[in-house]
Amino acid sequence: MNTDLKPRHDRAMQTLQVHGQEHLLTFFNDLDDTAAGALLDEIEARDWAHLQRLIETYVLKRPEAHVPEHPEPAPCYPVAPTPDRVEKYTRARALGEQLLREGKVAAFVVAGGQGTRLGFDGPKGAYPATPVNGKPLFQVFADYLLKIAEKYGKPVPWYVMTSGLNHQPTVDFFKQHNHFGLNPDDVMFFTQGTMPSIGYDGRVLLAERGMLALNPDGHGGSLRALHVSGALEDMTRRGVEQISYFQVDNPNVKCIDPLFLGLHALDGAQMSSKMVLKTGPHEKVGNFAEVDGRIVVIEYSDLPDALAEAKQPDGTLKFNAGSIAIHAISRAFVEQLNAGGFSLPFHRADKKVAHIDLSTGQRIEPTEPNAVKLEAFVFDALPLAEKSIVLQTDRVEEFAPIKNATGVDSAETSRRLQSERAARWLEAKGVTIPRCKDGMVDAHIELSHRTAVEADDLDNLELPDRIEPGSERVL
Ligand code: UD2
Repeated sequence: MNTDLKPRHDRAMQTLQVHGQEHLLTFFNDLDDTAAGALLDEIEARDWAHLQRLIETYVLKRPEAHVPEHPEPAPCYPVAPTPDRVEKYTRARALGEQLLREGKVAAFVVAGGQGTRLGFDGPKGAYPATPVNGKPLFQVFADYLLKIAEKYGKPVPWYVMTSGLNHQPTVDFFKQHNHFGLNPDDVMFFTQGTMPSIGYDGRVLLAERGMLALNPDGHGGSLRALHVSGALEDMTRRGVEQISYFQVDNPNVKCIDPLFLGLHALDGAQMSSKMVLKTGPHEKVGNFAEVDGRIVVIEYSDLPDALAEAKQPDGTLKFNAGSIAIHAISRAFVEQLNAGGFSLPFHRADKKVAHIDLSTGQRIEPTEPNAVKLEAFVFDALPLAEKSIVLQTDRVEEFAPIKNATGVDSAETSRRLQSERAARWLEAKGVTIPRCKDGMVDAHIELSHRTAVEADDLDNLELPDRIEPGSERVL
């Protein structure tokens, strides 16, 4: 062992022994100085006492789902205003537009996930998503931001959260595509934090002889990563007040929605959300609820059947508001959380994690789940907000996620929904759309966000009278 590293090794060993993790140094003497130094850096940077508490709570026991005792449905703003709210919606949209003209809004995409379900080799944002040209997801969002900049006369800074797993490929992808026409100074990349992956015996796994097995710490990690990375400071410097948060998997998302941002700002909310009406009681989305005057999201897996199936007097579901992971978050709220040393709860996910066998030093690729990954969820910050609003949105207008290789929420269903939304906007402007017997559009229509981010952007454009059945059309 390098004598310079010996004192550090001994201190690390002492700490690890206290917490039953000394096996992490099993191969220390086989490592070269660089690898040995990097392993010690990693060990020294972790709070092992905290990790031990988490292991006791989430790994050695199966945590009981904590369901609040008397959740009530969350109050929601409807898609279209009721007559008494028309004036408020008008004012809200105007306020949202003003924030954009003043450059006070940033876009924020969380793109650190592994996208395992999709089976795509590369950052998910590089996935070809659009119905005709197969534009990658990142470009779909870039087009949106370019259009917003054109409409409101100010560029929208874009923060892209990656993880150690995909950071460099993501940055490279943007470079290869000239940042899709955006000014590179307005696109900021930063990585989220990590958590060690833990074997069922409570011991942290080694990914390599000198490297802990780490996983991204969940999209909830974004609220700390915004601070640690300097992104919040950058926002302050640019005069950003509101953050428009969305996921990388949804090409129909309104990356920037003046009405949503305006309602959120007008009501003085700190963190707000969009919801869609659930398709059924057990749809696999989080459920908005109100508990002690605060908005919360109860994961579908935690919502007891009795609550999931409960009905209102009019026969509709009592808990009908599904989360689609779109939020407006005030910069001040994220600053306040970080200043106060907040922590979000963790959620346990059982996964197959490749690791080094401690007795042989060989790599094991498990075929069954063997470990726990701990992840934080961003919506767990909602109850920390004193004020939070929920706005209903239309599924086709804003939710076409690409999560799976085939079937539900796949690239194919997403492309159909993208075509459908384009068809609706064109129909609203008098274009004849061919439709199948089931009502779905009988064509592949790609409406670029450079052309329109809402139907009214099509006004004053030269549009075709009709789209031919079975055709492919790009506008
Ligand atoms: C999420 C929500 C679900 C619903 C759905 C809508 C959770 C637990 N569930 O389900 O309620 O709103 O989305 O589409 O959130 N990500 C990171 N870092 C991480 C993990 C994830 O950046 O460590 C990103 C990921 O790149 C993606 C997003 O978060 O953009 C969603 O992640 P997911 O695929 O794990 O969430 P999902 O589809 O299970």
